[in-house]
Amino acid sequence: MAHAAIVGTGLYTPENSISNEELVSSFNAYVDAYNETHAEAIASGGHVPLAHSSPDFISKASGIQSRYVVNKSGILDPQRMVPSIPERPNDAWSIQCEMAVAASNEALRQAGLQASDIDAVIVACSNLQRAYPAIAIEVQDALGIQGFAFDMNVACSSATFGIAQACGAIRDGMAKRVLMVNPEICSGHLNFTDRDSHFIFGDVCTAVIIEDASLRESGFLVRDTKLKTMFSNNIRNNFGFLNRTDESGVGSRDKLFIQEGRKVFKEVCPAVAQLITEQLESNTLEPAAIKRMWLHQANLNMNDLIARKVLGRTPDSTEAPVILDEYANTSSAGSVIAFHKHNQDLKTGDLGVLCSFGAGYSIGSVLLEKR
Ligand code: CO8
Repeated sequence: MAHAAIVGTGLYTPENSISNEELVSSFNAYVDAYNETHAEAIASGGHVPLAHSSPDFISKASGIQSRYVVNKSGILDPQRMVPSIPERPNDAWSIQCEMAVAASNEALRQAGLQASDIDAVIVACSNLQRAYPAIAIEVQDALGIQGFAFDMNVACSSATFGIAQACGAIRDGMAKRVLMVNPEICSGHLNFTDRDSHFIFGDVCTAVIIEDASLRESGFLVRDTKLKTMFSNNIRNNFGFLNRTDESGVGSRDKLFIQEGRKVFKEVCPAVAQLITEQLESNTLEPAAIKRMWLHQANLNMNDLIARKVLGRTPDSTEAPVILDEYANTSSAGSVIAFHKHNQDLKTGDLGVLCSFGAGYSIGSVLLEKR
C-alpha cells in the first residue's frame, strides 16, 4: 500500500488586518450607541446595558493581537458590524474559490508541480459559502485539474481530517496527488456585536499537496493519522438550509458562531494531549522525539497547556510555534499556517505533529517525518 507525503503548502493572506485596538474601538462605539438608544429601558431595568470590550482582555485571554479579514470596513462600521462581501454572478469565481486558487498556486509552485499533475481536490473548511455545486469542483475547474473533487467540513479539524482523507485516497489507489485546501472566511459567521467572541476569528486560506510517497524522496512523510470526535454543544453554529422553514422567531444570534469558551478550554485541552500521547505511544515514540508541534491556533494558553502536558515541560517558542497573535483563530487553517511558516529548519528524520481541535468536538493529529 502506498504511503503519502506532504510535498507543498501554500498560504493566501487577505490584505486587510484589524488590530485589537481598532476592533474594540468600533465595538465600544456600537455598545455606546446601543446603550443610548435603550437608555430608558436600561434605567427601568427592562434591558441589561452592554459592557465595553478591551484590547488588554483579548491579548491576555487569547494571545490574539490582530486578524486578517476579507473585508474590514463593514466589520468596523458600528452601524453594520458585518463584513461586506457582495454576491458574485454565477459565472465568476466565488470568493472561496479565488482564495483557494491563490493558496493552491503557491503550494503547486513549492511542490514543483502543475495543476495537471493533481488527481483530486478536497476543500475542507468550517464554513462553505453555498451548498452546491461543491467549492472543490469549482477550484478543480478554475485550476484545470482532472479527476474528482469534494467539499468536507469538520470545523477547526477540517484540514487534518482532509489530510487523512487524502492519504486514504492515495493508499486506495484513487489518486497519486491530492490538493487539500482550506478557504476559511470565519468573519462571515462571527457575531461582531458579541463581547465574548467578537475578537476570536480571522480569514485566510491554506493549501496542502499530499503525494504518493514513492514519487520523490523529499517533503514530509505522513507516518500516522489519528482522528477522534465526541459530540458537544459547547461550540455550535445553527446556520443551515432549514432556517427559513422556522417562523417562531428564534434569535439570529443563534445562527452564528456560539461557544462556551471556558468549557471548551477545560474539556478539549486534556483530550488533545491524551490523543497526541496515545499516538506517540502507538508509534513507539517518546515525547522527546518530537521536534515540533504545529498546533491548532485558537488560544495561546490552550496551546501552552497542551504542549506542556505532552512534553512534560514548558515548550520553547520554536517547538510549538504561534501564529495566532497575527492571524487570530483561522479555524482549520491555523495549524497549517504554523506548519507552512515553521518547517524549513527541520532536518531529515525530524518528527513533528500537526494537530487540530475544535467544534464537534473534533481532534485530528498527523505525525510527520522530514525526509
Ligand atoms: N473584553 C473585556 N472583558 C471581557 C470580554 C471582552 N471582550 N469578554 C469577556 N470578558 C469578561 C467576562 O465578562 C468575564 O468577566 P467576569 O469574570 O467578571 O464574569 C471575564 O472577562 C472572563 O470571561 P471568560 O471566562 O469568558 O474568559 P476566558 O478567560 O475563558 O477567555 C476565551 C475567553 C478566549 C474565549 C477562552 O475561553 C477560549 O479561548 N476558549 C477556547 C475557545 C476555543 O478554542 N474555541 C474553539 C472554537 S473554534 C472551532 O472549533 C471552529 C468553529 C468554526 C469557525 C466559525 C467561524 C466564525
